[in-house]
Amino acid sequence: MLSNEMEFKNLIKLAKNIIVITGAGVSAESGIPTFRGAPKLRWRNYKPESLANMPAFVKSSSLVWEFYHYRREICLKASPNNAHLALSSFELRCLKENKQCTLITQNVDGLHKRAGSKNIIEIHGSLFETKCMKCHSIEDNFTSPICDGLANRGSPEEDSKLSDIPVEQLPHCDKCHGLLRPNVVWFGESLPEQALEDSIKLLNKCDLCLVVGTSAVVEPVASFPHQVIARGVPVVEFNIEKTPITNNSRYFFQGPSGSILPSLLS
Ligand code: BV8
Ligand code: ZN
Repeated sequence: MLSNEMEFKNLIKLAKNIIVITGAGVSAESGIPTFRGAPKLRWRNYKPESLANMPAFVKSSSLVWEFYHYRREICLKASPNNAHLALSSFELRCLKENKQCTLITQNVDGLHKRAGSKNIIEIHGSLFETKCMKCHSIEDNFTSPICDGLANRGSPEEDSKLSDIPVEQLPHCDKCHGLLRPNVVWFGESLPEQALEDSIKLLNKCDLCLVVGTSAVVEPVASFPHQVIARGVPVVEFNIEKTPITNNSRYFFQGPSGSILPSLLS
């Protein structure tokens, strides 16, 4: 076994409070397109960032709901891959060894939960929760399609018909009949207060931070590993390519997370 792997395994043995930060790369091998890596999420001729924001939703809730409906359906059909499964068994192992292990994920695809991870902070929300624009109630929602108006809609082809679903045929709240939105954090929106507060507490307490499959460019999560490094605590990165945190990481294990995580975390 390479010395880096041996030393990494030793770090795990000594650690008591471990944080794992994941991004879209963890779900790439489940067939979920990433935001910036390859295969990149391309939907019609839009960049995700141009749809994942409130002004776009106000301008055309039909178009934005078609985009989210498309992604919900892809994620519902996808299954957790070996990276998700390795992380959920790692959490169990930490529990047995009396270690704290918390998963802070930027992913909204729900695959960590489906893989059995329990101690999760879904810091960018979830495709499978809705939030009411009127009464703000947040509900789980795995219904496919989420409403009749979106049935067979959301195709990613550029020439698909103009998004003209009447707003009354978009998802509405059972309680107050307000228009629903996906309960994800859009660009320009602040992160859920509790999730951010809990994450910062954990960042200040952890003695080891693993970073898996993130381009580490989206703030404020992109700064999380730097905050850990600033405390002199080791950050270990798993990615198929280098990122802005690679140079300051204690170890960088290069490769698809689905193939390198299982052996490194076992
Ligand atoms: C905020 C939910 C302010 C939605 C997401 C300029 C203009 C406008 C905004 C900004 C700006 N500069 C900074 C900002 C702020 C902005 C930001 O950081 N923008 C970036 C793009 C520059 N941030 C925000 O807007 C945040 N809010 O700042 O609010 C504020 C502050 C105070 C008070 C009020 C307001 C909100 C950010 C959250 C946005 N929501 N998602 C949705 O999904 O639809 S972010 C989106 O990007 C996803 O959540 C995704 O997870 C996240 C991060 O991307 P990654 O997960 O890293 O994925 P990516 O594709 O980038 O990378 C994949 C990686 O995996 C690559 O490294 C690749 O190499 C690797 N990989 C690929 N395959 C594999 C692999 N690794 C291992 N194995 C493999 N097989
Ligand atoms: Zn409501």
